[in-house]
Amino acid sequence: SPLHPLLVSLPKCEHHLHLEGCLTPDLLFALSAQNQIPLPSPSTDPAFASPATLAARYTVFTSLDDFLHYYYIGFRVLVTPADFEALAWSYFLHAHTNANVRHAEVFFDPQAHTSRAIPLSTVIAGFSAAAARAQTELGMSSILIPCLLRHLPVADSAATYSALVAGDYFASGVLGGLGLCSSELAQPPQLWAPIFADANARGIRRTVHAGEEGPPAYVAAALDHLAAMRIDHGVRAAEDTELLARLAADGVMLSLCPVSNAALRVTRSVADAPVRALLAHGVKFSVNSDDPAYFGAWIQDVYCAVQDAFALTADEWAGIARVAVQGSWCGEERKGEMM
Ligand code: ES4
Ligand code: ZN
Repeated sequence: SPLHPLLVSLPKCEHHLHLEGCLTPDLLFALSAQNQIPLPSPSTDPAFASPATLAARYTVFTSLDDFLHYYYIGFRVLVTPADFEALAWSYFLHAHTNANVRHAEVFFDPQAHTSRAIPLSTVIAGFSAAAARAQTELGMSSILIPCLLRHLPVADSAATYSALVAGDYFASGVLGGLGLCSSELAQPPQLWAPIFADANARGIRRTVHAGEEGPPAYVAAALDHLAAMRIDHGVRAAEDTELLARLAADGVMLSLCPVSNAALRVTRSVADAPVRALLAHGVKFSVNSDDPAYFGAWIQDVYCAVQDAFALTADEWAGIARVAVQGSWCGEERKGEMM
């Protein structure tokens, strides 16, 4: 599309990016060697023969759970604060340099580190050092959001949430919100209601992965029972017209990840993303990359893929960019700088 250069340079806010989803096969193999952490043997899974074979395996994911299997193997090689800082810095630098991302709200999964005996303080020290450097060196603002993991028992989420509160990470502003992610179908949102009610009472912002593989009712449940202020993915909300009307009336933004959805077979292709339905119903959304190192597409690639599928006008893109700024969790002053 002739709009691609404009889309690449368009000032962006990213709201749905997992920092651990920025671990490329090259960095995975390098950290495995450096930290002497073995990867699965190629005799058990031939994908682990080399970075190239692993990247090839990433192109044929069959489902969210097929992806999550590889995603959580990747975590094993992250050990020191410097590893976490290098991973996050690689994202911030890439997003600044290649996509003109001005503001990023980024997820990470504390439980998948603490379960390997990596302290919360190690993870957060590394990620927050990279965020500080992105602000100083790139003028890029960011918000760090820990996600609780749905595939683990709720009690495990509760323990991790309590440790984050006790560590003063939210009140001090080091962490700027609370998320919920991982496999969705067997775990309805309401199970996390007590934790999210406590977060709400403390003034901690809340966002929830819902309506990715789960039904529209899970999106409604995230609003009703978790007081979610944003919905991550939410693609399947498009199946329910009443829900679309509610999202529009309440101004709830969806953080769409159309390339991720196609890669994980949530949709058949990027063209199945509910872009037209959301625009027609006045539902706010932003366009995001999710796990760029695993889906082979960084945010500028996702913007271009959406353009190839929907042929939006420059005015429609300007509207999408404005909604992304307005839906961000930065201060009004920062929003003003980005408008
Ligand atoms: C995720 Cl694509 C996706 N869905 C749910 N949880 C996730 N964690 C990282 N990527
Ligand atoms: Zn996600």
